[in-house]
Amino acid sequence: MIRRTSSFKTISIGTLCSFLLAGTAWADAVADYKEHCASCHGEDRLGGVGPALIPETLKRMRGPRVASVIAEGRGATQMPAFSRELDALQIEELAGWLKSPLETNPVWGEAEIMASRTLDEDYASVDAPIWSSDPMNITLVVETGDHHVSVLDGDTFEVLDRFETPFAVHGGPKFSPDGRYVFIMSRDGWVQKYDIWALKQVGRVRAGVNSRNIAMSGDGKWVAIANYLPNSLTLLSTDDLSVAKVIDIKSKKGKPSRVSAVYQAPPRESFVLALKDVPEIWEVFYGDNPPQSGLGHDFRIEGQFKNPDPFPVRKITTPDYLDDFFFDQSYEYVMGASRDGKGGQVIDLVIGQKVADLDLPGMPHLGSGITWKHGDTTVMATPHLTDGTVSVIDMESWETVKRIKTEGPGFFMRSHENSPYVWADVFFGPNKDAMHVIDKNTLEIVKTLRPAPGKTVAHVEFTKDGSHALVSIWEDDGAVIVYDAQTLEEVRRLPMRKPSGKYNVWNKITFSEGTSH
Ligand code: DHE
Repeated sequence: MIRRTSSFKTISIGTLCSFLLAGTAWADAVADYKEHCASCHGEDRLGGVGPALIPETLKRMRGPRVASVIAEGRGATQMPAFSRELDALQIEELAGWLKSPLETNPVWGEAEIMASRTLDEDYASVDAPIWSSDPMNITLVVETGDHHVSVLDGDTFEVLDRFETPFAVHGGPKFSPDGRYVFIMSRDGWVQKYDIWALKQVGRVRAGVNSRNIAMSGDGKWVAIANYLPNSLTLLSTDDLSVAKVIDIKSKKGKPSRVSAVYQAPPRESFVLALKDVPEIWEVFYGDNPPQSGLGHDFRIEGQFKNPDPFPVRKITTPDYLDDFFFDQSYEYVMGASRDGKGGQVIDLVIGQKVADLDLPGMPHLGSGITWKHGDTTVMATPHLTDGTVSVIDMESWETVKRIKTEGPGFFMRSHENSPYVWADVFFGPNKDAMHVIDKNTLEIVKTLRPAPGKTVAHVEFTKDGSHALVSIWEDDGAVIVYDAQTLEEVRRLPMRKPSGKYNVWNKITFSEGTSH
């Protein structure tokens, strides 16, 4: 018989482990889930008012342990504390079950996606912005502390609106090419469309069960969502969030794969997909003239001839698994980081083949890479996730030009065409409160800012003209600090709830070389 302890704090780890290892725990956990959790998180654990409670989602949630959240609730959400209803053992049991995988991959096709779609009845389109700021200098701040986005005027730094997002937004929101609408994605696959001119949400749809990021087509007609669960890419109409197509991801040999990320390649009129489980890169074309066959031995377009397909797929075999990408400004070359964190490769998308190896140890975070002119060449810089280095690579020879030593592993980098500096954070380790400023010419660190000692200081975005740099104090009682980008002096401090990414309309829609795309 299972003995339940009366206090959450008194259970011993040993008792707990032997209990869980005995393998008898799930029956009670399932019953407790049905009674206490299913009404908000769904009978199938796939989410409802609350987020999905599956390992793919839970692993990515920062903050307290799952058991503590069940016992004590989660601040700034509707999640209540259950320590009165459930004892310590029940809570650990339940947390353990929630971290176990679903028995089968959920079905989430066109019908399920369309059934989830809501278009706001109180939304009315406007002919012009209802505010008088420069529409091209709007900056959005994602505040993950309480799942909101602040809409900032980039000249006055006044907050024009603060709206609620789906739970746990990840990756950069994507703007329509005219900068009017923004599409925001959560890890649970919700896509939110928001009208910046009207300061109103337009609608929401759940495009996947567990999703990675989104990309906007160059013509602004489609938004693509990369999914882990199910193994699919969802293409939505940006107009009304309806499903244009759901593409099942299966390799040339028929092996299913998760999609690590989807990127836009506007000059190629395609989306480029990084795949998690197979050594292939995919291109999904949306333009009127997708390339025909014969561009290389590895080139293949499915469906195009037998059954005309508005989104033909090209599958390129790669010598290694590549799931973090960086593109050159022409989008012909894609740099991919190898899974083992020891190097990388350059794939030429035109010929569909590897053309160079990259000397990139230390798990580079290519997705955060940026480029700038350096002498008579263009260089690309990327932080490393596992060591205190920023690598600088020549984009013609693909050689590493310099390894800049930093105070710890970093996550994000930014610059601007009008700035002489690159800003690189130290996201992990004891120096997470440091922000390095690197001279683009000398490739030396010229200043290390520490605006909030002991707190995580991360992610930078510039204003449209590059005159100011916005830096996050990545804490629940955090702030966005506005710096003069030339003098490196602090100008303003705007209180924010765990501000993560910041996204300037102009820098994003013009594909500024100083920002990730
Ligand atoms: Fe991210 C962007 C993948 C963990 C915050 N992250 C991206 C992108 C990818 C990616 C592929 C580019 C997509 C885009 O913007 O369209 N992230 C991953 C991971 O694989 C990783 C390491 C593990 C995971 O949890 O999935 C990871 N990311 C994190 C975090 O832990 C961060 C710091 C906090 C969080 O919100 O989960 C985080 N990722 C971000 C942010 C961006 C991002 C803020 C957008 C950066 C930008 O400036 O564009």
